Amino acid sequence: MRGKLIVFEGIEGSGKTTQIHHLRQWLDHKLSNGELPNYPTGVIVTRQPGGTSIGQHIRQVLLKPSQGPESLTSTSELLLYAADRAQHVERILIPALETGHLVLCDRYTDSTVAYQGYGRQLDLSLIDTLNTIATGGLSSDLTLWLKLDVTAGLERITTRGDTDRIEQAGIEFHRRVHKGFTAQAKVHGEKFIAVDASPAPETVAQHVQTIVSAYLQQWYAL
Ligand code: T5A
Repeated sequence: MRGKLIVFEGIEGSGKTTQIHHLRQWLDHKLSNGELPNYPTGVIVTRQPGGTSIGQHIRQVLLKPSQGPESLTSTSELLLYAADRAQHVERILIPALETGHLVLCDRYTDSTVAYQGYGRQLDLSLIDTLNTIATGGLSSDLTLWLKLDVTAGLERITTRGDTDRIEQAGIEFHRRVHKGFTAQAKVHGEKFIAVDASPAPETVAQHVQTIVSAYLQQWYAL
């Protein structure tokens, strides 16, 4: 049986990494207890950018702070995210799904729409075309949008320490990104679910588990 792709999306500091970690633990626990009899092969956690070894190089170029005449242009940025995705889809996501894994992916195509489309204000139809080329048409089975106020997200990451090139882009950029995710929620409907990311991590994790639980029942006839 083909696996399923669950994507986590959201602004900087919305807690995707934290929630993916919680969800993986919850799924592994259920798996080892035999609570998921028709469960897929296993769980794989991955991310964009940087889910492959080539992607790690691309990620460094994308996130390393750069300024002045040699800085990365918005178009180069868009193409690098597309290249990372093409490599990741073909080398990691498709093989994992074909072997029946449940894949938890930190960011996917909606990030490009939100960051490069709304944030950098690049052409949205060009982004759609690039996303189609990079994914070969592979879309998520479920996208969880960790919805958080922009200032709260930026506060979380500045408290954490060093910030990368995208995180340094300024509040107006991040507000446009948030607007991009809001617009995506309207386009995708029930496969793109907003989760309030402002409560404590354990509370958010419970909400995520409730949603994923309902989908697991539907996918695997539990
Ligand atoms: N990007 C990506 C694009 O521009 N276009 C694209 O197409 C793609 C795919 C990726 C960057 O690339 C951009 C978006 C990004 O800027 P990244 O390092 O992967 O870079 O960046 P993020 O995905 O944003 O990762 P972050 O680590 O910054 O954010 P997370 O994963 O959402 O948050 P997390 O879990 O690491 O938590 C951040 C901090 O908040 C705390 C955590 O302890 C941590 O300190 N926290 C909470 N605090 C209070 N309450 C909660 N509920 C909390 N949850 C977490």
